[in-house]
Amino acid sequence: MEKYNHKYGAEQIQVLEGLEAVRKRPGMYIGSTSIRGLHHLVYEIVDNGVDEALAGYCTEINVIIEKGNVICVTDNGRGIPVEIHPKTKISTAETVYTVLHAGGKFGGDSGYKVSGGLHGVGASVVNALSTWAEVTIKRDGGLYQMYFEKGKTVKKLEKIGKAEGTGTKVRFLADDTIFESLNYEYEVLEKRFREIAFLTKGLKITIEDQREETPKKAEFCYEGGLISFVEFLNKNKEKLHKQPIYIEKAGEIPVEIAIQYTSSYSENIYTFVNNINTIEGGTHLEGFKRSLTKVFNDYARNHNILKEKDSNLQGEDIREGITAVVSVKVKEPQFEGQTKTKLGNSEVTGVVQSMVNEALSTFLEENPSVAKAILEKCISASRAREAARKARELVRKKSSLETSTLPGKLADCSSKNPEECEVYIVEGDSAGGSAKQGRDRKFQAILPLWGKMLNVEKARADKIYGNDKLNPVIVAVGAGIGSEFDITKIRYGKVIIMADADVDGAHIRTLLLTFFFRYMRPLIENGNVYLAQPPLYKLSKKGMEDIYCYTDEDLEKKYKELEEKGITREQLGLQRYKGLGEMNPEQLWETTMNPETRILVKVTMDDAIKADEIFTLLMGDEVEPRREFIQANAKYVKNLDI
Ligand code: 0R9
Repeated sequence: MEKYNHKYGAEQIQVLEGLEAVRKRPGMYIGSTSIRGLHHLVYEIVDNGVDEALAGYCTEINVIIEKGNVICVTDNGRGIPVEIHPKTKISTAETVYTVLHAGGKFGGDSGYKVSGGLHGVGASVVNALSTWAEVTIKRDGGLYQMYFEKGKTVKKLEKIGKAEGTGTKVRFLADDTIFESLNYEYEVLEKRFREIAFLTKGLKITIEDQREETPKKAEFCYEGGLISFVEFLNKNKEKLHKQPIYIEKAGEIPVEIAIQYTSSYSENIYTFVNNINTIEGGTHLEGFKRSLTKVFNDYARNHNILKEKDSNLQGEDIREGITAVVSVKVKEPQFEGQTKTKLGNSEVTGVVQSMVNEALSTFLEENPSVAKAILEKCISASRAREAARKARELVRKKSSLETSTLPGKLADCSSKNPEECEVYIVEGDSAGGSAKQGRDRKFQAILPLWGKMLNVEKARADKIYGNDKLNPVIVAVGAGIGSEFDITKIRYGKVIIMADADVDGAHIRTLLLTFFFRYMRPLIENGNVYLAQPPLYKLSKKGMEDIYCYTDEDLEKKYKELEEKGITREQLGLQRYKGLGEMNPEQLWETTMNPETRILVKVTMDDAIKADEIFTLLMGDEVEPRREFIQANAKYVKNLDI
């Protein structure tokens, strides 16, 4: 403290204690110190610029990942106020960066702070968790700057020159003694900024990654807002109507919704509250679903599409093939659920419901051909649901007659405690054999899959129940599928996909992930799905323990390490594993199944969404995007086994 020769008053001491608390328990403020927490720092700063855009003063935000993982965010808003704050007696800008939970309280209230949600902790937390941070402000014709280290003010805000225009620039280096890694993932940030641009009509967001020789860049700006979002999500799907349905209502709780139906069988509704993706849904989603069901049933009755004797269409029939984005702004959002991404405010249900009731019924009356196309699909979904129910009953009856209800190919484990049990879904009979011999039977079950898998893109639930490849998976997991899936009934805490590291393996992985995403989504949301990572190479030498390498980079690293110990490449035997089947049971256990030594990758919703996108592209009806994808990605195909 003496170093900077500051005089600390009571207020300032409190400030320092506040930021010290953030450094002691970072997880409490940003969720975790993993890569997720690291990305969160960037979102916090960008969100401040988005708030300024929502207030109507900012049109552009630029983000740069500089060399050395320094983040630089610039906006062209009014600039953070620079005058002395009456309460803290320091500049408002310094206050925002050093007082926990400052921000809205100190002005700058756009009404619905995007940062007021998930963690909503603001600039001071980013400052506290950074090795250094530098803030530059253009305001009232002047250029101002201040500088911090680990949250402490090193250079107070001072005018360093003149400036044209207004805006704020924040550069910071996250603290590597706090975060597990500082390696930002460009793709993750890019995806989030695209999402923000869709949600904030007209705002331009750019991102540039300067860490590589050839920088990666992207620019997002959508005048169409949510309409563009839905068109983006449906770009590879066959649409039932050309223009998305768009409804918007201002008021105490502003609501904006875009809907477009496709010929697919899946339901994709994305919901946001103050720009935060509410993965677990909540009251806004509830209101939306209730209204959809009511409006379409009413329309079908009024237009004699549903006859008196017919029963009502169910919600799931009406949502088959839907792609929708629901975005609401709530002043004091309550977040619930396991990951705090479920909106709890009960007043939102009614607001969304009545607004959709009115706007959607008007739309359908004015667009009868769209109404007809959607309802035809809903009715065929309802017939398929009935067929699925019959197929399911048949499966139930059949299996209750057999001695064991579990699939014949499944080598089950002896424990019946789902928390410790895991099932490996293994591609191919020979790998399945090795896995059965190599496993720990107490808690590891093996389910081999073989042959060509069903294309879930082109099948409804009735076909899936009867399918001899997927049915064993459904029965083994033990919790049903679709709307009947019950996560409390799962028989294994870990469902592990173990496939070869080649094109066929990638295919089966994508297929299973898509299946889980569409028919057992809670299994992914709950973190129960994993990918096994078999090694790609084995290095061996007499008198030395075998070394397994899981990637090409890993192999190079091991070669270099061994060279430092005087062992040359020529002295080493290199085996490249083409498939799991080449490993004997002991090797498979040691490299891929032993919980002490294996690498398991937990599948996230992001992975599943990606798999679903790729799947739709590769298996769906639209030919042109598929050709483009294959042409664009052909150069990345390595180790193609023909
Ligand atoms: C690069 C990231 N951008 C920011 O962090 C940022 C914060 C910010 C801001 C205001 C304008 N632009 C900003 N960019 C602002 C200005 C005024 C009122 N409210 C907000 C104004 O001119 O009156 N602020 C966010 C919080 C605060 N400013 C405040 F608390 F200091 F007022």
